[in-house]
Amino acid sequence: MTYQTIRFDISDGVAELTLNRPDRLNSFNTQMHEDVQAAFRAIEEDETVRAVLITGAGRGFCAGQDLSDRAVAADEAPVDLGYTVETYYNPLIRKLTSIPIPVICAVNGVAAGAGANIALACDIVLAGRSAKFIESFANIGLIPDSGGTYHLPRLLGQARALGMALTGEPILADKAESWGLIWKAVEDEVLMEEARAIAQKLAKGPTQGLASIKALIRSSWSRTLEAQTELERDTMRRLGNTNDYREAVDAFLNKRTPKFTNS
Ligand code: T3D
Repeated sequence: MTYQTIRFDISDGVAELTLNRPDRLNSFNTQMHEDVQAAFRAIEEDETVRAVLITGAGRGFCAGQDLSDRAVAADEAPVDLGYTVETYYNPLIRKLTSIPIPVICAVNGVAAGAGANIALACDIVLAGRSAKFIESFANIGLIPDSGGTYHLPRLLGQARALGMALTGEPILADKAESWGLIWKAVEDEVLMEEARAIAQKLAKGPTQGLASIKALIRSSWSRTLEAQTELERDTMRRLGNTNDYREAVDAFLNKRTPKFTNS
């Protein structure tokens, strides 16, 4: 498969996807949506892939929708934004949050609009210190789509979510970390090294256990403590029967490194 707007590579169990329209700050046009969807199809068809790493080329991570596709003359009908959201952004956010392998995001520069919310939908978000997150939708009369109105209040609480979304004020990487918006801010020079190290570690980990952690934490918001703890019991029972659990315990007792087989 040839991609026009992303770089995509699978190596050692890690699929690395780089948004690659740097002259437009990696904003999404239709081709990039199609390329990203194709890359995720490739990820799901390849059983060797056990972690995904997403980043951007150049000085930005992603500036959301390419607005040059959105200019309409006064006498033309407006673009149906609901169509793009339904066809591309919503499926991507649902994929990132439901795919049963960890998704790491390395935010290498500005993440604005849907670009910010795509990053925030990933499981582990690292950002270079020069990166910033901008909920820029309010500036153009829109709302934080791509899961923004869902993830922001859950990650930040309502006061910060509303402040960020209503003002469109850029939030720098350090503040994003201290607010709990992201996992970690790191020096720009080591961003990719650290992100790849995390992706490689997770790709070598007990995949079923990691998938269950992701699924249980992400779905916990809609459950009572009673229901959640029942699900924890059932999941522990299932994972306790895996070869990976047996291998991990044996490796621990014999003071060796476990070799996980995703079985
Ligand atoms: O289908 C639908 O439309 C619905 C879905 C919508 C989802 C959305 O994401 S809506 C939100 C769209 N995004 C934005 O509103 C962000 C627009 N961009 C900016 O506000 C700024 O560019 C940034 C704050 C992100 C970065 O500012 P700065 O000063 O670092 O860079 P710049 O000079 O503004 O941008 C560099 C170039 O990228 C520039 O082009 P030029 O002048 O060098 O030829 C700029 O026009 C271009 N660019 C940046 N963002 C976009 C863009 N071109 C098209 N679309 C963009 N979103």
